[in-house]
Amino acid sequence: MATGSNENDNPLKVAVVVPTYNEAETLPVLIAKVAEQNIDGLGFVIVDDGSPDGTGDIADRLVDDYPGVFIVIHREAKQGLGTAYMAGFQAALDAGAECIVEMDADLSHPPEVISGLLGELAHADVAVASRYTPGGGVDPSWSWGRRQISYWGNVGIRLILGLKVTDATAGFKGFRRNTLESIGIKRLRLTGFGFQAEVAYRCQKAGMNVVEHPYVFMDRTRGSSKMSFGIIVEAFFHLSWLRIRG
Ligand SMILES: Nc1nc2c(ncn2[C@@H]2O[C@H](COP(=O)(O)OP(=O)(O)O)[C@@H](O)[C@H]2O)c(=O)[nH]1
Ligand SMILES: [Mg+2]
Repeated sequence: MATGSNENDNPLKVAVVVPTYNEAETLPVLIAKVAEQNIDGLGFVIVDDGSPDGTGDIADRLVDDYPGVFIVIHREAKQGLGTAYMAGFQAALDAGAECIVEMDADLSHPPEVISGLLGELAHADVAVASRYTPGGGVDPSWSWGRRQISYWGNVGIRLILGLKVTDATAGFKGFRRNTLESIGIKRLRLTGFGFQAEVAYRCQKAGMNVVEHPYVFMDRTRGSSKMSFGIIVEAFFHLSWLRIRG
């Protein structure tokens, strides 16, 4: 694992952690849009898994352009979103971030929502950007069938884990640093999108104050999804096991 980062005197307050695999087209747009949000002490942690499309090199170039903290973690091969987040969260904590935001690179998570999440963290331990809280939603272009699969899949995961949060697989969240320290990043096990539900479960079990903040999930317009049947199977079996074992 190689790491690139810039030296500067700007103290890091908010670290936005972004895992990337073949996001050459979307990453620069995301960084520019997040940087426009006027967030005090904003920095980035990018975790790239040797993307064949050169996303890692693009991230390295962004290090030179960005005036604040910009850390790039290069891992040799695709190891899944869960382990990417574990590495990214740890780097954000090591760099001294007070708040950590996780989001996808594909612009499905609107950067304008970040300040809303940070506002919630003034009184909450975890702020979940949610599709299913009032005011939230999914891309208007989604078909009825796709909405049903997404909605009922989410309900199923909530039931398996006994989760109170309405958007169980939300991959757009903000945490206070103490939250990540208390749940213990290193104990997390799921590698695919089930990782998001595992984090929600750990936060709930640790008695964290979790609040939801509405947003509308937008489909990616560039690049392609890394979701696979194997990831869904992993989520189902591992989350069931997680609930049984506690
Ligand atoms: N580092 C890393 N990032 C990944 C991996 N799999 C997915 N990602 C990133 O995780 C985010 C969510 O993945 P995406 O393909 O959009 O999943 P979807 O939104 O569920 O279709 C994107 O930023 C991806 O580039 C992986 O194995 N390693
Ligand atoms: Mg996506």
